[in-house]
Amino acid sequence: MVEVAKVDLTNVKPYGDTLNDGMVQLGFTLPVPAGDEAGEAARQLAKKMGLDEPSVVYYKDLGVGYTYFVVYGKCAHTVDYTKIEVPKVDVDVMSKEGVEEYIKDHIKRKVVIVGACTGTDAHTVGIDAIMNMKGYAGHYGLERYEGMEAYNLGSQVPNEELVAKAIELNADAILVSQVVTQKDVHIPNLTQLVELLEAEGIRDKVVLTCGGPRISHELAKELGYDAGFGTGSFAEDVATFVVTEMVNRNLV
Ligand code: B12
Repeated sequence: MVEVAKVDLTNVKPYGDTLNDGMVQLGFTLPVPAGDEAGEAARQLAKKMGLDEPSVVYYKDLGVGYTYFVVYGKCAHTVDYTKIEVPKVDVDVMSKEGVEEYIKDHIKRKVVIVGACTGTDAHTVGIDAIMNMKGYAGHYGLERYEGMEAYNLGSQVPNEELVAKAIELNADAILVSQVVTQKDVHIPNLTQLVELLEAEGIRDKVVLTCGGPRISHELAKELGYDAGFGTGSFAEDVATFVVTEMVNRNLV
């Protein structure tokens, strides 16, 4: 029988070939032409990042005085996994059928949901994955839920337009997608939506959620949202949250 090495969860480090060898792979671009000097620059940089024995295992001339590198090295650091705490949406996720039943039993009317990818952000795939009829990765989107009326406004939607639509439809929940986070553009944009909802006096009357690959529940809460959903979220995650939150807050 093969003996499996016991992992020390108080000192976790990357695994390459053998437990605790610390091997990691980095990919990055430097604004210098390809060549020996570029490779040495990448190696020195990886060393400064804290990697032991860094080696450039691949590079590619990007053609305009830039070079892309893949560097291997050994990470000396560890983390104590037993001390890690991540704020999460605190709800037992129901299946689509479970959500439909919950709506029938506890809300007894259609739940109205308005969603959009807002501001200058043109990425539609995330909000579509959550809302579209056909869904994503085998998980049907909210448009497929019988107990819901879901309105997907698309991308590059100004906050003012989203708020106006939410008021027009008397929405129970607002879903915001933010994918571009360069220069933290999502922060003022997400904040402005909360301010607009407060100015209209409807912030407390809606369940407000946001999502995207770099959105955490913690960030969402900090910005005044009820919940945040990151990579790997499905329609039933947010559907469960919205319907239970409506009941908990007596918004039915
Ligand atoms: C496809 C794509 C595009 C397409 C978008 C087409 C479209 N119709 O959406 C095009 C080519 C137009 C594009 C343009 C740009 N893109 Co782009 N794009 C991507 C790419 C390759 C995939 C994104 C995607 O579709 N993911 C799949 C979906 C399903 O995943 P998701 O969005 O994370 O959504 C999931 C969760 O996050 C969550 N979720 C998302 N939203 C919500 C909302 C709610 C309410 C909930 C509950 C959950 C939820 O649920 C989803 C399902 O699990 C990514 C790189 C990558 N591999 O991720 C870059 C990427 C997002 N783009 C990027 C950039 C920079 C741009 C541009 C600015 C480039 C440029 N300089 O012009 C422009 C943006 C212009 C603009 N005004 O927004 C960067 C963003 C970097 C950053 N940190 O901000 C990325 C990461 C690429 C990179 N590595 O640099 N892009």
